[in-house]
Amino acid sequence: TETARLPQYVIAGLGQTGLSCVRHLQQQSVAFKVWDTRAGFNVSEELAAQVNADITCGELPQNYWQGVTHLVLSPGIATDLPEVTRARQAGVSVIGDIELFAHAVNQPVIGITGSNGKTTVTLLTTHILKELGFNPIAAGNVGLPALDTLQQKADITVLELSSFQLETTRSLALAAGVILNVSADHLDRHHTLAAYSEAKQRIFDHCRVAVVNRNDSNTMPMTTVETKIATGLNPASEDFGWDAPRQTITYNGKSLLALADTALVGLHNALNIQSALALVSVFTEDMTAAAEAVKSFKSAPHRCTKIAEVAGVSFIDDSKATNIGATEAALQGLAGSLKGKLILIAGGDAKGADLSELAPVFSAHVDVVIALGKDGQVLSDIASHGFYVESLEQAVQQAFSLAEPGDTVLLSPACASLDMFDNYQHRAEVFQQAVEELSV
Ligand code: UMA
Ligand code: ADP
Repeated sequence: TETARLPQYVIAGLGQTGLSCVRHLQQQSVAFKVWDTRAGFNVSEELAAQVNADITCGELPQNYWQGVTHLVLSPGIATDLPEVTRARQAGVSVIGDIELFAHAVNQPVIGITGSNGKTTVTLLTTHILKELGFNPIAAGNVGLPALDTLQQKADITVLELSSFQLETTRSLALAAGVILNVSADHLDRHHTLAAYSEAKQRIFDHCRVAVVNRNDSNTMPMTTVETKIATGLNPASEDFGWDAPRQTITYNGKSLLALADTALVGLHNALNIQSALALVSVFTEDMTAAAEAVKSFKSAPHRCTKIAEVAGVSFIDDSKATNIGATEAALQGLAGSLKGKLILIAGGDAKGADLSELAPVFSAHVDVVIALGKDGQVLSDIASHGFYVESLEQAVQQAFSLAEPGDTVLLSPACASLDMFDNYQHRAEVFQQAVEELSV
């Protein structure tokens, strides 16, 4: 009986995901040992007691993989580490927490992946389902490990899936799934865009209904999927379409929802809303009620969220835009739906990125740039109308003094906040506060 208890599973990573796997395997009475790749990782007594299994940090002893059948890899660990390769060569099956979840879940699951918009669509889909009387739960990359939802009373799981999570998943059978978009990201781990895109494609492997953007081949399944629902920013007589003059989402050719009636801004959000509605349409026929529910969605905070209108000037918080790509998306997404001038507040810690790459998108879409922070100077230099200021409060005041009714002030820094703030949430709070002070 001693040999029967030899751990056949290895859980790699002692982050949120690893701990959710620990709890799950404990619950299933599966014997496991734990490996964290960080040599100096501090295992507290409390953590050791919680795990209650053999823990190795850093280098692994000889014969570590002997008798092991499964390696459950956390998303933060690269699948091509030499030790992981060694495990594979020893016949170990390399999986992730979502694979364990796929085997254990017995209710419908919606899956959402993409380079941008995952969290927004995950939370919006969950919100709509709730308003329609379902009892959904949002999980996965959005913050709550998927396995932790198994104990909760929910009737639909809405999973945000990163490419890292999909890479180690093969059995997930989704009721509905979507790849929102694919743009260069995480290439330090996936190496090529093709490999990154391929990881995302796994979402469709056993998916019943695929939601696709008819104008973006990257979002379409390469394998056969039972049903497809199309979205897109073009007029369409079927599924979801876009009436540009009216800035309205259509469903089967009829007006369904005006973007202005929601708290979301930007054409990218019109697409996000279409995707969420398409996913929900797998569970209800009442698209009017579903569209109605979108109106009360408060948006994921700090992601291109309209926070105020002062004297006809709109203020948008996109503090979550901590890299060039996110700011580019916000500018391109907003450009199509704005009437007045666009005044951008940006800058902070560029984390080594070359901010001058923003020059083309600035000249195409931005009227004024107000820059701040450690690496902000270059942003005011590349803008045709650029200013450099010392604080976010000053930036808001300057923006407001240049704005006229109908104009938009966007905080989308393209930088991390850590040179001036605790984190991107703190930066957003200071922005909000400064805007509130304008109205009094
Ligand atoms: N790490 C090691 N060795 C280990 C374990 C972890 O070096 O053995 C490092 C990783 O390189 C990483 C960090 O520790 O820097 C955390 O990794 P993890 O896999 O333990 O992360 P978790 O705490 O389990 O959180 C993960 C997701 N994190 C990552 O994919 C890096 C969380 O997404 C997710 O919310 C959580 O699971 C629950 O599902 C965060 C994220 O940044 C928000 N995701 C990336 C993104 O959105 O761009 C993909
Ligand atoms: P993710 O979870 O994929 O990081 P978020 O919803 O958190 O996505 O948004 C991250 C950033 O991407 C924000 O700056 C947001 O404005 C932008 N964004 C959101 N949806 C889209 C989209 N469909 N296309 C491009 N950019 C988007």
